[in-house]
Amino acid sequence: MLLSILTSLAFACQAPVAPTLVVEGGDGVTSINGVTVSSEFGPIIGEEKAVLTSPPNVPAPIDRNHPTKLIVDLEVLEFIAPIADGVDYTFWTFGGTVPGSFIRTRVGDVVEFNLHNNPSSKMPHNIDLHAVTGPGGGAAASFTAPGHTSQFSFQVTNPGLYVYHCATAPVGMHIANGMYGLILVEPAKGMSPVDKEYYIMQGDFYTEGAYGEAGLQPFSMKKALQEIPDYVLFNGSVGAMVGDKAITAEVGESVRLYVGNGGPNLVSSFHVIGEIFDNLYVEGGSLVNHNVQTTLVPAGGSAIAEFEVEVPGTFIIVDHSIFRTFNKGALGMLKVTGPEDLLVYSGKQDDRIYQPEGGAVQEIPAAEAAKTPTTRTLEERMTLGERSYKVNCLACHQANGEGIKGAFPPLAKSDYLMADTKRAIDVMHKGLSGKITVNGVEYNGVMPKVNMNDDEIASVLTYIRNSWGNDGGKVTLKEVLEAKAAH
Ligand code: HEC
Ligand SMILES: [Cu+2]
Repeated sequence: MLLSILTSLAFACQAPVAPTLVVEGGDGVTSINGVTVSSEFGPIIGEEKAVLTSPPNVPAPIDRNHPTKLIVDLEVLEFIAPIADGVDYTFWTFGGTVPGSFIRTRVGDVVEFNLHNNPSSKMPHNIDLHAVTGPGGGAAASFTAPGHTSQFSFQVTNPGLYVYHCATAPVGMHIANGMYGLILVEPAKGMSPVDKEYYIMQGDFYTEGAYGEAGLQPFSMKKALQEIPDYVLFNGSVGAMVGDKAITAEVGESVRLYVGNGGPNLVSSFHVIGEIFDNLYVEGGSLVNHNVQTTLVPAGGSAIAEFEVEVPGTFIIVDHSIFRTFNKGALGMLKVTGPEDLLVYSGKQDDRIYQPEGGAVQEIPAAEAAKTPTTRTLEERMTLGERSYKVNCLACHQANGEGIKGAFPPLAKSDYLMADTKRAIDVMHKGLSGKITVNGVEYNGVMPKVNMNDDEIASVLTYIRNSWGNDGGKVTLKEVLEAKAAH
């Protein structure tokens, strides 16, 4: 078969002239260095330049019903860019993004791969594509010094979604710096049509400074060896897929996510909060599972998840190893717009008193209320409020009150919080959703209504209005009760 000829030519012959692949016209005759070869996938007809896309975009589906010679030009670029707000990192990339450009092929295609290493690079790089059958997945054939281009070719023989990555020593460091991406090999019949397709790839990052520590952060080999990342990210930076950059769909549409995990170390428990994967191509292969909540995506592996969106809202995309989501950045958003379907999802219908022990305990809330002093000192409120904050708010707004950029607004020095006490009380009683502006930055998330009594609300608001540089004075129980009565 073609592949074996290619491989033997590429690796057995050390001739100074590289083998050249020639595809002749519409008759599908293919030759390599003048030797005619045939393909078990039918004649290889014509040639095309591959369209490459940056995440979260995916090239259009392939409508060819035959293999072709597909020319891929991928450039390695090294540069400094934000990994989080105020934090810079030196990324090494395939095509200028993390993850690298998405490559879309059809089974049987012969890919002529040109790996360009930009002259400004400091390092040599190469590429190991898991879609390649051959030693190193192309690594040896593609080893490229700065300012050089390597060319090699391979046939994609197995349909599926494959990871590619740099495999230049130290391999772990090249991957940790962002050198990975996905190559899709469509089956002969193509992928089934869907309304929206997106490209999401997870990676773990190791920096000298802790999560969020400002400035240019060098790679930490020590933390990488210990496998304790500071950042776990979708598409290369904190907030790469939230707010304005969220992926979108409309009610009734079908969505397909091409999901990869570059690692270098962690396995992802990939989950979309509030969705169920109708179809899940396990590990990016041909086995299709159905009705899946969370799928494991190994380092150097992938999955294809398909689902229909039935109701509007913001669906949070997470690694369900959940500290990574709320504390290390692995949080994306799918925003769905369109009409509600109250049968599929009602929203909150009622909130009533729950008394598992029956009517006999009915006095307890009243007795508690009586015990609750209507006046507490500022100090008392601060102590109680801090405790409530840690239990009820910290996961989203963070210990330092700074929130998470693009997802959870800051409470520290928040103009929104400080401007209006009654409004802040309403946020506690009713929750908050829709567009708000905090310190000039727009947020459009959902804060659930808090499960706290009015005394606790007075304390937690006192705490947040008097911490992290805020100077707002005491919030009294009376104010909380008045605001509630005004609803
Ligand atoms: C599940 C995550 C989550 C939790 C838990 C949470 N919030 Fe929020 N909070 C949000 C989001 C998201 C918004 C912005 C909502 C929007 O965009 O409309 C918000 C907005 C706010 C705001 C107004 C905006 C600002 O920054 O001033 C205040 C005040 C606030 N939260 C206080 C609290 C307090 C106090 C608690 C704990 C009792 C709490 N939140 C718990 C997610 C959360
Ligand atoms: Cu590299």
